[in-house]
Amino acid sequence: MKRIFSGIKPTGHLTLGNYLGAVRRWVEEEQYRTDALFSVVDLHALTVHHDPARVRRLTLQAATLLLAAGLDPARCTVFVQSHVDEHTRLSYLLECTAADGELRRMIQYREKASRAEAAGQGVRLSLLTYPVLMAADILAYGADEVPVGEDQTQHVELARDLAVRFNGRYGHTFTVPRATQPRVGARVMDLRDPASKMGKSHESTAGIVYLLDDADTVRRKVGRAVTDSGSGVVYDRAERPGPANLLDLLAACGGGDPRDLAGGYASYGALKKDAAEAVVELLAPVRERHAELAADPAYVGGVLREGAERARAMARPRVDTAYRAIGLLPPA
Ligand code: AQP
Repeated sequence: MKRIFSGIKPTGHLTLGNYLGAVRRWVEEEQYRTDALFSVVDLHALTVHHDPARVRRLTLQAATLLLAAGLDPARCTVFVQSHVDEHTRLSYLLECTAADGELRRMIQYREKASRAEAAGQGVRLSLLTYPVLMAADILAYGADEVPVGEDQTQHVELARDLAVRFNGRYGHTFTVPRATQPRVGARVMDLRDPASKMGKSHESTAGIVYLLDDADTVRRKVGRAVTDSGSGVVYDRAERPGPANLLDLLAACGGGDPRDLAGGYASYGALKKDAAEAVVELLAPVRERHAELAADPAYVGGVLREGAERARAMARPRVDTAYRAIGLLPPA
């Protein structure tokens, strides 16, 4: 059976982008057809300026939301990255395999480093090495596939390169993974700034739909989405990104092809209304289930504890093999 790994960073409240680009597919498809591991990758949240109490809170909230969205611990492994030491153990070996230049070329590093500099926060070394830790997350489990949104494909490419390089130098140790993307929703854009993706750690929250937003908040945010003054509703991502984002959302939530859907609208008002209702309907059951699970943190804690035990047992043999292969003396 195919093995997959994917993760989510507790850098903010989960967004509709996270859901449509990643989580929904984990829930509806991946957990049924693969041997799947899903992790709240909390170490990655430390690569940018952070508040310790908030990261702890968001980690539990993200795990609770993954279960609320429908991940079934009887079918897949759900755990917190920092509970399994194998990730950081392997990351160091991969740092000894990666080159400085290839990390500096990463688009997300360049974007986040300039954001951190602009905010006067300094750039953490871990922001540069973040894709190496992500490679360790994937390679430790021998994952064949990594279901991610479009923004993460460059990092999965790096994981592939590192696996191939390590195997070539030290003997076959790692499966070479590949990124997979959803048919729709691979890149959900910010409603107020459709040139940027909807990102959970963005400062301006007006264009971001969070999974826990109530129905009226969703309606307000979608209702205030940026469109344009062009005539008619057409689907054109390059020239008319605002309306295209709304049509993508409508298609991702309710089905259909965004180009065909465009033909059914004469005005942006009607499009916004339908897109908002489609999002409200999609998120309502997740919000309800989250409220139930949030009232039972002991259950969530138990799922995470068992998940970490399973994950550790899966990762340890491969990481031990990598330690020997690279030239480290095993303890007597
Ligand atoms: N806007 C998006 N559209 C589609 N997919 C998205 N993903 C994130 N944003 C969108 C996918 O969600 C998964 C988890 O993302 P992550 O936690 O690794 O964080 P990220 O990719 O860096 O995205 P965020 O949410 O914008 O976080 P910040 O603001 O901290 O950078 C991934 O599969 C991602 O592709």
